[in-house]
Amino acid sequence: MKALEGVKILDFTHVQSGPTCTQLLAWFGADVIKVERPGVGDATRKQLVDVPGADSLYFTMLNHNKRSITLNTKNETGKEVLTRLIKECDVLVENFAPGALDRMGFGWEAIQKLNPRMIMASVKGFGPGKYEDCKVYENVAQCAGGSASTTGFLDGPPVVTGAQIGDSGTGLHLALGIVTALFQRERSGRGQKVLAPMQDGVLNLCRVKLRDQQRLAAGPLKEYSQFGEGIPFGEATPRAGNDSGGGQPGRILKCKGWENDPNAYTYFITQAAVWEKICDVIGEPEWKTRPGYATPPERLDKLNEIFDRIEQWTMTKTKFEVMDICNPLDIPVGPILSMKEIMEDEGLQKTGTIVKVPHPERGDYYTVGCPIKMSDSPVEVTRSPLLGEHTLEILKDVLGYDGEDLARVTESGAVGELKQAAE
Ligand code: CAO
Repeated sequence: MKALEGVKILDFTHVQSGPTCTQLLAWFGADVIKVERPGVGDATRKQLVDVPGADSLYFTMLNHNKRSITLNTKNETGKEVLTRLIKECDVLVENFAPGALDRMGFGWEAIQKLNPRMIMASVKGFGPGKYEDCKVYENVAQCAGGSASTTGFLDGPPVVTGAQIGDSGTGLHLALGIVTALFQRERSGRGQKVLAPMQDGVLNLCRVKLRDQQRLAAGPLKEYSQFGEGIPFGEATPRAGNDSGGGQPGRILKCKGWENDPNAYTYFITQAAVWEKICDVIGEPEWKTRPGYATPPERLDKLNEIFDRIEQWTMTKTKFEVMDICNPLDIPVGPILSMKEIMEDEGLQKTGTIVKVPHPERGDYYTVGCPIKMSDSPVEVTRSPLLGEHTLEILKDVLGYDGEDLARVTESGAVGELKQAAE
């Protein structure tokens, strides 16, 4: 048995944010029915194509464990099918541009009338307010949510991060909202509307930067490198390069081979509790007692010098040797791992976080499996559906359409071609 077994999700999501959410729910055991436009489908099926004729990795890696039905929801018979699906399902998830569901005739009020127990969950770029009508993609959210202004180096422009905190991050927030609403429905008997705006989701992940914004009123942020460099602080939380976000100073330092390998670096944290061990490891034992170096507050204006010295040491070791030496001493370090190294990591493959998935059109590919491990709800990653692969199956099994009804629905053009599910 899986945690969400028996929960039916009507999945109107596309691109990345919404599909991240429904993929998680599918991994937790929900029956996720992805609704796609006949002949078109989720736009990402045909974006960044690497194997001609096959669904792209962009699509396959975000839509595992789902079923696909093709349905034209602007066609009258299509609306009839959608009405039936709304009555059968527990949750409708969507990340259309603002107003698209209303234009389709299935806004929140209409849905509540059809199924008062339904949870309607949406990702939008912005919450209610002056930007609520905007279409939004990942990097716009990173910029509007405070991430870009606080990422990068002080002397450079704002930078967006590789972590998809706007899309996948908001998908995660939405998934939590949905399971919480399902939990509340157990007691209230009612569905509810769940909204996860991308700007809000990014800001939630940038919480510590809003913390720093307010700390500025009390003086310079002493753990930021710019404090030690004597650069005055402005009105807003500055970009902090690779400084550690917390009270324990940290930096990215070069390791052996950095001249040729762009990822021969380590993150090194000078945690106060292990300062003496750090001094011994790097060959500066007198720093343990030397005035100006012995306590964390004294060191704050010397971080550049201290990290330069630590880097002289890390440059004599590979990033993995640094890890091997520091870990037993409880000195927190972390190698900068490339995507290639991560994909080939045996440990991650063993835990199911990196998974090899077979696909009838494209062959085997790697994906990121479920990052949340539950002892009583194991996850088996299965491939993403082909476009409309389960249309017939869903019409029959979920909606109970028989021969005559099936013929009518098909002839109307509402559901596209009826395929038998592929192996
Ligand atoms: N049958 C018939 N019509 C369908 C359909 C179906 N099965 N599925 C979708 N459509 C229609 C919609 O009703 C909409 O039509 P109208 O504009 O006429 O009402 C249309 O397809 C396109 O929807 P869209 O505006 O959402 O798509 P887009 O490509 O223009 O915009 C995006 C994409 C992502 C910018 C926009 O959806 C958006 O802002 N979403 C919210 C924020 C978000 O999730 N952003 C993250 C994107 S990356 O994860």
